Amino acid sequence: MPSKRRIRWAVLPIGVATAAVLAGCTPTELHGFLPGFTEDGQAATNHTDMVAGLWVNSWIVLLIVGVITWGLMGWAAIAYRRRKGQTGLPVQLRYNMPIEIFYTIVPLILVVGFFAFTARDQTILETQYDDPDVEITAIGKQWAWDFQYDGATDDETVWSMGVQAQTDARGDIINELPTLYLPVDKTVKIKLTSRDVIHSFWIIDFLYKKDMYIGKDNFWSFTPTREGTYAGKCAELCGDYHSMMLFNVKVVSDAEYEDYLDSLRDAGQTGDINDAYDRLQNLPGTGGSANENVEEVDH
Ligand SMILES: [Cu+2]
Repeated sequence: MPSKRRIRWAVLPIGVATAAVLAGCTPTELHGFLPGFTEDGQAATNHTDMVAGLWVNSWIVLLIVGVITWGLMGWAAIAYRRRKGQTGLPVQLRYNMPIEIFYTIVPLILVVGFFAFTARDQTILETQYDDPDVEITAIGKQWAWDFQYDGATDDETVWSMGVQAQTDARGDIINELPTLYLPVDKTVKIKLTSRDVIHSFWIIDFLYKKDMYIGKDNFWSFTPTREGTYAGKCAELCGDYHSMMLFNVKVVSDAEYEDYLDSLRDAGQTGDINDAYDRLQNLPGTGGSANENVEEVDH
């Protein structure tokens, strides 16, 4: 049989088997048991399907490679085992060019493939909205979060400032966690920044996280697509109470979102908090001050 046709015969059953297995899968299984999907497969943001796809497809490819490799190893170990009466070393084979070329080219294709799909998806994830419906500044601090809704109500900026999680003797959280409100199906752009050390803004069900620095802002653009409450946490070890640096995300209807912003304004939580309360007042490495209100001190 010509080798091309032989390859085709090998690929066909793998494809058929994969399709058959996937056809019988629940949405949870199709999404690789990742968080962020309901049982009927509804995604939390416009990006989670893509992220889950990258994860699951990578696993499928890697498992196919794994099964073939383990199978060949097992076959070689059994077929070429030492038989009764055999002595000395078996025939020593070296420099089988076709095989050497095969196991150089195939991993190369795999690595290039994984890189290409990752780069493609990352480019989509990192593309920022130019004109989002909602602009928010999320500020990490040891060990909680502040959320600033830029120009939210009548062009007035409103904010909420959180405190770190408090626990009782049993370890249950007893205080209200910082909560970020987002309107469903609206384009959201979050500016990520820090007051002190490096934190990482992670909304688990959104399948993405991003570092927060002082002196360099990061951005994250996405559209939340399902109402609900989602857990968030800091994903960058940032000091003693890093594990208490928790928050919630509430994706709500437009009306609820507006009501919430109004409640912040009614509470007098208006204006810009970007760096007014920064604990760290020196921008590292620049000799400059992060806050213009602070007088320069002679050293
Ligand atoms: Cu942190």
